[in-house]
Amino acid sequence: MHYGPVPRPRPDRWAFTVGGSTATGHEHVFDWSDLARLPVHEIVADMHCATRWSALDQRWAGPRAADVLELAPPAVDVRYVLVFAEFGYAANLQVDDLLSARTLLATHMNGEPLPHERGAPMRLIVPHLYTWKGPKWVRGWNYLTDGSAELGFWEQRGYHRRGDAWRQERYAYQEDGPRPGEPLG
Ligand SMILES: Nc1nc2c(c(=O)[nH]1)N[C@H]1C(S)=C(S)[C@@H](COP(=O)(O)O)O[C@H]1N2
Ligand SMILES: [Mo]
Repeated sequence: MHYGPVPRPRPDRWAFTVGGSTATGHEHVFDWSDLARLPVHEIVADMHCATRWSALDQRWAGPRAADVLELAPPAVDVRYVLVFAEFGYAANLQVDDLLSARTLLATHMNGEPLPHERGAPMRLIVPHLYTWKGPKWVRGWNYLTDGSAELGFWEQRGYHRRGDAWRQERYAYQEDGPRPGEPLG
């Protein structure tokens, strides 16, 4: 379930880019072989779409987002990231959510390579958040300083900044405090 057509990225042009407020101030560009060298982890997790359905006990495998974060760390004051995918889809997450040992850049699902429509070659899986926080066809992330925080596709359309599925954080009106860029009070 997604917005727009299914992209078929060319492997020779594929790159994973970590930019924005990095610790060094430089953008990090990884190609497929760079990420394929990272240890592969497997998790079993439920998927919770905020609007429709849940799918229980899916098996995902791939490198940890935390391992990419270690290779391309954020500047000290960074708390949020905008994770982006092909065709302009993006989701706003907390850096802490990327650091979870269960947050994967999944390349496999239920023992098979990801099908195109499920996000091949790579999608972000954050089991404790609603599934819109996991871009299919993921291509990287940008570290945001609080002052320049950008919202993703669904957060711009009234969905929650954090999106914790266990707390049922679906909509922006459930958030505490102002949104980024909104005047205080
Ligand atoms: N690139 C991209 N990723 C996306 C979406 C999308 O529209 N585009 N939709 C999200 C939403 S709302 C859901 S519920 C899941 C659906 O994942 P599935 O197609 O594997 O069931 O993908 C998420 N990731
Ligand atoms: Mo969804």
